[in-house]
Amino acid sequence: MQAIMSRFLSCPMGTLRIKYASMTNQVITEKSVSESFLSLRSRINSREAVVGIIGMGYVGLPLACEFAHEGISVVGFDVSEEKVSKLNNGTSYIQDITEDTLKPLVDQKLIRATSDFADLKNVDIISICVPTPLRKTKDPDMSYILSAIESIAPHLRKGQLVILESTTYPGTTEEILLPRFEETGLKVGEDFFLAFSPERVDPGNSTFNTKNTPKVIGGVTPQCSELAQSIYAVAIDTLVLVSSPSSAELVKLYENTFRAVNIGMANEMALMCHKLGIDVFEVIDAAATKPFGFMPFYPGPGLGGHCIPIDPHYLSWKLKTLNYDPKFIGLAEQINSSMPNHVVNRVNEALNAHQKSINGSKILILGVAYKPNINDLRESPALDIIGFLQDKGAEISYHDSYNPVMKIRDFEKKSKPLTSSLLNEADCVVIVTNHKDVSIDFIVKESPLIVDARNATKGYTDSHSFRI
Ligand code: SAJ
Repeated sequence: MQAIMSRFLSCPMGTLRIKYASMTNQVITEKSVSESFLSLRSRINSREAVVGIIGMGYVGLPLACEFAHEGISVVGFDVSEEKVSKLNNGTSYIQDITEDTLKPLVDQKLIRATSDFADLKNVDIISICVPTPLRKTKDPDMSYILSAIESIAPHLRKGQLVILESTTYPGTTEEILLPRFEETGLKVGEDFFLAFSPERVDPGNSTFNTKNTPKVIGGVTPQCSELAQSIYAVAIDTLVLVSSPSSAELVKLYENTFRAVNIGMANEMALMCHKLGIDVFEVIDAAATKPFGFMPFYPGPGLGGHCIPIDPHYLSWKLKTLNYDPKFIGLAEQINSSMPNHVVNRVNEALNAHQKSINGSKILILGVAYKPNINDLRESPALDIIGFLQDKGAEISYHDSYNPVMKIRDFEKKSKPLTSSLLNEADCVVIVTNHKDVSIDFIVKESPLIVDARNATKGYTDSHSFRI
């Protein structure tokens, strides 16, 4: 077990914590650095360095604000003219960034946005924060990263640091970015610098944000790591240095594969408990009283979001190219993707218990976002559940204050106001995502029949609520 070493570096905003996640403390001597290294480090230390961020989304914009808060000038690059215009007006389109935060930074000219990527030659650090989705074939869609690379390469110059933050498979930085950038004739570690540092943004999380979430960094060379550490040290409290970009790439995939597999285990516990006639949530809550060696995950309607269902496939794709077929990732995917159908089966059982069928029933869906208290519909299991119920002849309505309108397959639906009559008239109310703005007391009191996919009705023992 390699000891964790901590080295404290004082900085104006208090004590920065730097951890080495391995004993490979990459030592840099003054002899081993180039003029480009020294000039960039000097610009960072003097806060003259300008940070360019490609992709001003839920990762890029909060990162821009953190640097700007520390007096670093930031240029946001985005292909969306609408985003560029909104940003330059100080208008935020990201849930976690308020206008009170953004507008002053724009007014002080600490943040500006542009769609002119030629401007990349004028920044010192380039952070790539673009999406890494999956193709329909579940293979990595690298098109956004490749587009960012091609935007950078023509303008890459001596003294620049490029940091990839987008979640991707191990090897991306050194097998794709590095050769393309060295084709320009520049040498990594001497002329330009390159690192990977995974984004760890959790939209809607009121406790952890870009500044206080530890930042993992893996540079191609020690000089690359040092410079990446120097710029992040300006805005982020804790840095975790690892020995390579591939290690840093894998850290992020392991974090999210860990979640997907454990959520899959919790979901399979729900399927087994249904067969056993045991309350799965009681079992998990009791197991969670073990003060060591256990971490609770909970069954749900399925795996939504743009991270957890996606990231493990980047890992399995890469390993398959190395003739290794990961087992747990595939198993978790099978179980997690079966949960929407399991919810529909529970709805069928609940209606049957009241001599009804799904066909012709009025079914009200509560909560369509992929997790509580956010509006994100990406990969939301609610979409599958609604589709399956419609296919079986149900008349669907929904309530979700975070999603006043949603497109289900080929037609738009509007969120219904949550009234007693709406609940009374439903043959079955399905709690798919339990936003905190919905009163469970009211739901239980006014609904004739409930299927609860979130254990939201925990503690209500009446017989008209079925849990998954
Ligand atoms: N879910 C369950 N059971 C659980 C936990 C989650 O069914 O016990 C479901 C959720 O309802 C959702 C999906 O899994 O549909 C993913 O939920 P999540 O809590 O993992 O939330 P995400 O997708 O927003 O994941 C993000 C990730 N953040 C980053 O990648 C930077 C993840 O690493 C975080 O751990 C997670 O937020 C978090 O903890 O909130």
